[in-house]
Amino acid sequence: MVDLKNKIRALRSSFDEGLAQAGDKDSLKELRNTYLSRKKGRITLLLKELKNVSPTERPEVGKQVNEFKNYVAQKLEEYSKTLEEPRHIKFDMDLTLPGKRRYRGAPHPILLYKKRIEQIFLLMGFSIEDGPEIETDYYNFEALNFPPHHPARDDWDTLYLSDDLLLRTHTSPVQIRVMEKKKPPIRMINPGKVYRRETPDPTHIPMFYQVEGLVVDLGITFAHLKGTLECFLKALYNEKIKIRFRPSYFPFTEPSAEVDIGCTVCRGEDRQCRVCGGSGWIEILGAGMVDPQVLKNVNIDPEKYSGFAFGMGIDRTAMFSFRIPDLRNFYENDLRFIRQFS
Ligand code: 2NM
Repeated sequence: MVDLKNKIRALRSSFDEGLAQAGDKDSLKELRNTYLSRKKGRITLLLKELKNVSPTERPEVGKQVNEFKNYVAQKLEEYSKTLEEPRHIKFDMDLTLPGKRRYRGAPHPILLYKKRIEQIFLLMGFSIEDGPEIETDYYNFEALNFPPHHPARDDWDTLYLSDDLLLRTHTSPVQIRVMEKKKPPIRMINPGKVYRRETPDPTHIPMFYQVEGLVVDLGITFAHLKGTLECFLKALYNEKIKIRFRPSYFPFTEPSAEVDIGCTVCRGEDRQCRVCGGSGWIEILGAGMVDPQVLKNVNIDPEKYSGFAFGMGIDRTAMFSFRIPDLRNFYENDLRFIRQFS
């Protein structure tokens, strides 16, 4: 009886195999004959063997043989139906339509550029600091040594929220806040948004990004300022970039300088260059040694400590790097523009 059960199992797997390989009606018919033919079909022979099984076990084995027979008949039937169905697969859709693309965000070019600047300063051991965009007159002007009637303090240049509150016009107040809390050594940059009362044109917008830096420690000199900015500008542009320092004036630094780089677009060879105006130089940074009065304002002894600071417009700089002719492109939210930089 065990013998017969094993036979059924073996036959079933060879039938399954045969069915899997049957590709057309002829081979299906052959399969049917092999198993179900009235005279020599494998199942017919199996039924004949039943008489050798003891009467007590015969009903159970008989049932298994019958089940197998039904199984074979049913499978053959199912499979012959699938063979009758048309061969081409019907789709309920137009395969010539373009696919549905999922929307993927792209980082804004200004943020990409800001990250690049941050990376360079992080490698030089600077920390990244942040502060409020709504400031008081004290942090935005007074502590930074702007005299009471400085034109920047005028309603005409600064966006005031009330008599005392305003939208910061530079990120320098963050440096005052950090110097109030931390004692030297300080080595920081503070990138962020700043606001000025401007009528938008290709090179002016009322909100833009700035990054400023500050170093305060024992024995800091103008040589540190020059070396640091040279290193930064070479990392941001390239090793061969030309750099020039010009004397300048800022209320919070003394002495002060403006830093130019050789024009990356015309390399000083186009008298009509739209980017450098034909001068061959692009003004890129303002910098200087922190005025002793600013250090006094945050209780750092200027007899003991000295420092340098610098500031640069991110939008403006990104404009030169990516050769974008109009600052307003950055804020028009045109995805065709933004996606070019991801
Ligand atoms: C600039 C140019 C030069 C500056 C100075 C200071 C502080 F707080 F130390 F006084 N913060 N930022 C500075 C100096 C900013 O931006 C064009």
